[in-house]
Amino acid sequence: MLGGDRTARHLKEIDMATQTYTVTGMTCSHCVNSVDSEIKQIPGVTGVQVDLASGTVTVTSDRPVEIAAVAAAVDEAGYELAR
Ligand SMILES: [Cu+2]
Repeated sequence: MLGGDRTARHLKEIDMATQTYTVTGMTCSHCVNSVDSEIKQIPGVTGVQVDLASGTVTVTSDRPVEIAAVAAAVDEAGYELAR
């Protein structure tokens, strides 16, 4: 355990952020793909997971992402970010 603790201190801290949003208007996998590809274009975004049934979009990024950027991306795809 002591060795592991020492190793952890030497690791560069990675600032990963995960945010969950709700998108309205998605009805099929095509919608999911549109939202997915638009959000992936936001700088810093490393992963997007869209759950069609609940309209939940989980965005993983290597830095904090502005909600305005996500809203713009969702709008670009043709859907709306629920607030
Ligand atoms: Cu669709």
